[in-house]
Amino acid sequence: IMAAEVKTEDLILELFKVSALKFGEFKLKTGIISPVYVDLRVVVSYPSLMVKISELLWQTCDKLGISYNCVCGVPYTALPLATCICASHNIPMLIRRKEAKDYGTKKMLEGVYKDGDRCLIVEDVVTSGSSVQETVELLNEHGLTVTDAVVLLNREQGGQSNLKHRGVNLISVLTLTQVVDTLSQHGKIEKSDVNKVKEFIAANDFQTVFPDKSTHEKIYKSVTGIGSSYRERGSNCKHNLAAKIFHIMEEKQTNLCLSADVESSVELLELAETLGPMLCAIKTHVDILVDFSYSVVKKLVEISKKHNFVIFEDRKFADTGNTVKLQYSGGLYKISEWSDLTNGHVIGPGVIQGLQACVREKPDKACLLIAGMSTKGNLTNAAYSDATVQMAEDHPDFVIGFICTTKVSTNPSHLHFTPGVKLQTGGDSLGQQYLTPEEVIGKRGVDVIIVGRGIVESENRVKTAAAYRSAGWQAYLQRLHR
Ligand code: 5BU
Repeated sequence: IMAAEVKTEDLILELFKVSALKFGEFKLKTGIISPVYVDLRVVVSYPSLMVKISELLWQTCDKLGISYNCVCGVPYTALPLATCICASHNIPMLIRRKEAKDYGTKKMLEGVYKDGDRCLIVEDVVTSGSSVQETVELLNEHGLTVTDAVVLLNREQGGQSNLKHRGVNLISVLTLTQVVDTLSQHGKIEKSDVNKVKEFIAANDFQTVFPDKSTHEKIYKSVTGIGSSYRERGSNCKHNLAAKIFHIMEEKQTNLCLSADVESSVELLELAETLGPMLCAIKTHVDILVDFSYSVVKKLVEISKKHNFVIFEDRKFADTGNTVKLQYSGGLYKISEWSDLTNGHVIGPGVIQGLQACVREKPDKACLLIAGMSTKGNLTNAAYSDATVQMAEDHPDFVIGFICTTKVSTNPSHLHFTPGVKLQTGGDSLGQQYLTPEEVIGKRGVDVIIVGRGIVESENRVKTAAAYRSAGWQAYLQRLHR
């Protein structure tokens, strides 16, 4: 097939014909319902289509005039596409293994390469860009340079921008918008399908919010270098609980806080018992429990002592000082009795005063302020988060840090706890947005990762928690030694 013969319009129609593009209601891995399903795995059954796609991928990046030493497909769907490109243009290929390394010497990258070789990444579909990113990381670890990735279909859900922030230029042959517009012009799908897809794209943008460059650099400087280890910060900070948390992190080598969002007390205690050794904190939403009783939290306290972690009730107080005082110490839950740490939305400083009034005699209790939320469209902008930091500075004997998605304070005694963390970026159907441990600890300079469903909904909670603990700790070590 000659390069010039391949037209994107024909390709879209052909993909539709072989059901690589489907319209309706599809449940994605993340649980989100999508009005379109793209499955390019079928392409291998249509060799001429496969060659056409490969040609288009190649033409699209060849235009840039960059030469590559090798090409690597993101497993698995893009592997045959990369193979076709390499075979017809005489370029060496690399194969990335996808399966986890289960014994020491197993190679994760097959092929011949040398340090500094420039590798082009080939992918079939990009949503948030996380699979391309994983491939970039693996290639970088092997000394290869990656500046470009070419994708057949860009779902326009943040992938391009996420990759750009990592220094990778994403070149796409087709965009999802272009696909639905073309199919509708040819009467293949209804206008309503087009609208549904466009609305879906707008509502499911996984673009991660990056702080602007100068803020990022300023904050970054304050977390790197001498004096920035958990150990040093812990020994210099004045609050008992903050010192204890820093100490636990260093001693147990973990910056993982489990968000134990389960409804059954038995399950909560089981999580605490089995995962406790890997955690610096357990975060509870005690009002989710269907069978709360005071004996449950008493047992939780015992387990927390046994495994040396702190209990953080994520109550998010937000009312007048007097009301939060009653809510924190009284009612059914008596949170201030058993929880080491809680938090508040400081829509007014009365929240801090009210909470603090309950624990005047208990110097080991403390509170985090919500400086930034992980959810889409939240109102915690820079001015809000700056004001929060000021309130923390004003109450050093009770406020020890923040809930945030990036480091907000340069005070080394302040702890930064970040929710919305998963090993895979993405989101849920209710506005949660996930970042990776490497991103939040390594790049955004926070201290503790809060992980809920990433662990709780996994098949093997112990194994998964170990993976999060390791990812968080590695990111911390890399940050320290950079
Ligand atoms: P997840 O299952 O990892 O998405 O759980 C995250 C937890 O962190 C959950 O308990 C939330 O209530 C909590 N959270 C959050 O996700 N985002 C925020 O901005 C704040 C709390 Br504040």
